[in-house]
Amino acid sequence: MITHLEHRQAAPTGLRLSRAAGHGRPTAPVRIVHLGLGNFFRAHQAWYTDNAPDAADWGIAAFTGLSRDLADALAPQDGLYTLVTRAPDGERLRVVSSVSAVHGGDEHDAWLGYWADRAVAVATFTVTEAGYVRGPDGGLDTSRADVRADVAALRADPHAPVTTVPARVVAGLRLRRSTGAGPMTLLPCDNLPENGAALRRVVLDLADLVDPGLAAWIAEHVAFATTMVDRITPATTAEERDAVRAATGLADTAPVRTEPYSEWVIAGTFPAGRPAWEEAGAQIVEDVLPFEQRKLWLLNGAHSLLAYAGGVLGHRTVAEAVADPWVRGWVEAWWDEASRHLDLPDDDLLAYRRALVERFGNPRIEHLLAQIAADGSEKLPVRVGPVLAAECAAGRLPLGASTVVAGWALHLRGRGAPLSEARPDRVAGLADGDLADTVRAVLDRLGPGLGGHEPLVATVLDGARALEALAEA
Ligand code: CS2
Repeated sequence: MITHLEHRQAAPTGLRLSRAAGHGRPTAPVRIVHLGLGNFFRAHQAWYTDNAPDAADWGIAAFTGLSRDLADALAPQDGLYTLVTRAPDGERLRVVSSVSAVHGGDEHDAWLGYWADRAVAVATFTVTEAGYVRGPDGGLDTSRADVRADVAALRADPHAPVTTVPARVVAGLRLRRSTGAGPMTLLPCDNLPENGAALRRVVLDLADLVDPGLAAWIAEHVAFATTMVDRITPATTAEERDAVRAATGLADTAPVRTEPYSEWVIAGTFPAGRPAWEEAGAQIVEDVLPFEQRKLWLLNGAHSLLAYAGGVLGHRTVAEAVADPWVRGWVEAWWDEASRHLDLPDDDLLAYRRALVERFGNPRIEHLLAQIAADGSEKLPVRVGPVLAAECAAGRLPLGASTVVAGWALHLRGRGAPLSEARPDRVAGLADGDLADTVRAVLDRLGPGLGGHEPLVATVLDGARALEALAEA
């Protein structure tokens, strides 16, 4: 195996990573605030920022979401961490230096402080699909107790601690307005179609409820950029920590493992500036939509298929599932179905599919299906719903899409990976009744009227029975 160290490391001492010891670059001034300090952010946005030619001017202050564990792990190593890029035939290790400050999500005063700072020009987010607390129509879900509590808290006190993402943003922007810190850009980096517009909508909805003049100020001074983000990044394991220590001699409690491939496509304006991300490989475009659909449907849709159908068949990782000829056949069928609705040249789509086969098959990534299976109620409506509806509208019964739905229905009924949902209320009742009831209910979640489409229901039921039979074979 080829192990390549991109930066010269200290002698093997078991010392903790630290800037004082000469690891990484000196701390850059904070000009970006990030919410959702996790592995994906560290393998993607933080890495692009670290690779930008003006990295020395663009430090990131990163806040965790629900648990402050990663902030506590990274603080003693000055925000530095090792990015381990694993190709099938070897790996590269580098220390990423762009995270200048780490905070727990509970450090609300620190959060507000950055928003009031004119030097801060961009806020980025990796808060998962569920973090946008959207209702069924895409607007702010005001039926949620946490949203209501945040609105009441901000009405009473602009500095009150809040928990939901839109409320944290509104609190920050309200302070920014009052301190005259000027315009900035919000850049959501989650797998949601039109994620800039999605964030804008929930932020403006919440602002309106808190302080009517604020929504107009935000509309005028705050840019919401849209992005497509891509890099497969599994959770960190204890073996990764040991491997990093063995290779570098340095103790890093929070390394990140990722794949060589990465893509970042951005559309939007940056009135207060941004790092030269395009010189680090990001693409700046007018319209993200074709890239977004290609990635959400071909990559993420296939991931969900692997997670649910592969999980029912007893597979544990993406690489294992995609090596199963049955599963691979469904993935190819799904790609054919989705490709019919993508406005991109055939050659591009074929090249993208070929790259996905390689990426999914990377044995050194160990991407757990259970990680992907989480939060299906948020993911499937955007990854699979539009293609399923379009195929049915064209009079076809798509095998690949039906197999994802069959796998999800079985998953909700206890097969495959354990059920994990950020919004358990969203799946409550879906597993009640018999399998056909579940299939109708989940189809209704994916497109209006699909649960009443009898030929489709029968196709999904056939798919579910085939999965059960294969699992028992
Ligand atoms: C995955 C994504 O967990 C999931 O749902 O499909 O996290 C996927 O790995 C990334 O979007 C890849 O860029």
